[in-house]
Amino acid sequence: MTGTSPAVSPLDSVAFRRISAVSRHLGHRSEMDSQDQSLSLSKTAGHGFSVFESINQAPEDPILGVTVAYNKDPSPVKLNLGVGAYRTEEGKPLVLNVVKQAEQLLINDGSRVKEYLPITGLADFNKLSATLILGADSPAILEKRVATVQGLSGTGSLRVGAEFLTRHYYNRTIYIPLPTWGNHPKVFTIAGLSVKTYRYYDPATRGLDFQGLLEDLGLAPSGAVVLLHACAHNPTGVDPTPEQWEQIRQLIRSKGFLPFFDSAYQGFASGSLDTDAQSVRMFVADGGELFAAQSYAKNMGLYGERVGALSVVCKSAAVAGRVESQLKLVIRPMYSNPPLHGASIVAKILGDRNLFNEWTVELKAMADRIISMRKQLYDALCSRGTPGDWSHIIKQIGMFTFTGLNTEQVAFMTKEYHIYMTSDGRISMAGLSSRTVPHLADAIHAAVTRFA
Ligand code: PGU
Repeated sequence: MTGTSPAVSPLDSVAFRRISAVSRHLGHRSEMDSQDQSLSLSKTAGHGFSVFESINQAPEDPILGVTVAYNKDPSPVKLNLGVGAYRTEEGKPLVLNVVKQAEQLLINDGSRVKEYLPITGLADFNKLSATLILGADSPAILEKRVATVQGLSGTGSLRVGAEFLTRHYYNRTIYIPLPTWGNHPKVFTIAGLSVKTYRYYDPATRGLDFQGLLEDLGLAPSGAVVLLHACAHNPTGVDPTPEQWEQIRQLIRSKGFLPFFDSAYQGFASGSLDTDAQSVRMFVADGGELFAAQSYAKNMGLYGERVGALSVVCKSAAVAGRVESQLKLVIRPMYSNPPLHGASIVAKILGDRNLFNEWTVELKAMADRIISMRKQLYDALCSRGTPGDWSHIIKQIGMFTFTGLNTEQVAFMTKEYHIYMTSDGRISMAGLSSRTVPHLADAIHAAVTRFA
């Protein structure tokens, strides 16, 4: 090679934009700073100083950090309502009975080996996952125009989808609801998308800001990616009605937006897998394209197994095949291929009529227990005469109640009552039990009366 400057490939420019965005996002020091740093480090090398001496302490994660703080608290009455993880009436984590049965079947099967999965994951799992979210009679599945890959739970599936869009989709802006799950903006920014928000929640009504949503999306440039929570919106617990979904669908299609569904709670909102997938299925029924990221963390209680899927519904089988081939190029350098165990459990349950039926019963029981916690908390606040209207507790759906408590009130409840929750006032209803409701109600009552 002679002295000509190397051509910048499209992928290089994508990588460059991404690195600059990420470093802005993470608040990295300037180049000058790092030169100064390396000079002073070279002087001190060999004298017991780390090359990472000047690294900043990163803050704890706003959601997972709540558990870290909770674990450090020695109080016997402490209560963790931070992370969205199901607990039993006894306050214990739950391994579903069907999951135990499926694991036993896997262990008993002597023919099973631990070979690598293909880059796209377990084929049966992918097929069954697409069917679960899109419906058995989905035209897209029948016409083989869905590309599905196994992902590292919901988060990994979102990330793979976002990386794919950065590389292959012409509009690299994603609109996410305000507010949304705290990790969404980070996942999408680091994948190289530019993140903008659309109004979603109205604190005054503690309900959907439907007008704001329509206005903001109405002003968004055509072709943008739009992130939608398939059901049980996190953190607000507020979902559009079927009629509102239909209006959203019309707007999205008329502006040529690309819908990206995050389905982390299928079955948890209503207790029915089909009802909770209706929003996604409306967008498949119109023949248009979409992305859907699924998680089995909550609905099968497989949190730590990291099982999920990304489905891309395309216009034709030929396009779906090419999309899948490119998804493999995203996955291979990231983690090569996904883990086997969790996906095998899910495939066993989804592929066996009896296990599937048992699962729906266990899922409904979890959803029902959460609904009964809403009622109990609401009644407890009413009986204490706690100032304010608390009816949103029983109106909101899914794992969380967006209480409307402010940061100061949350800090007070943590300090005085050892109740842990995210600072935006979100509480995980799944972490409550009949035994702990009075304690929470006392804390809310005290917080609201003290900081009106
Ligand atoms: N999407 C939404 C809307 C979520 O709420 C969550 C989990 C995910 C995706 C990702 O879940 P996976 O575990 O990767 O499948 N949110 C929970 C769990 C804790 C966390 O923040 O990861 C929560 O408490 O918000």
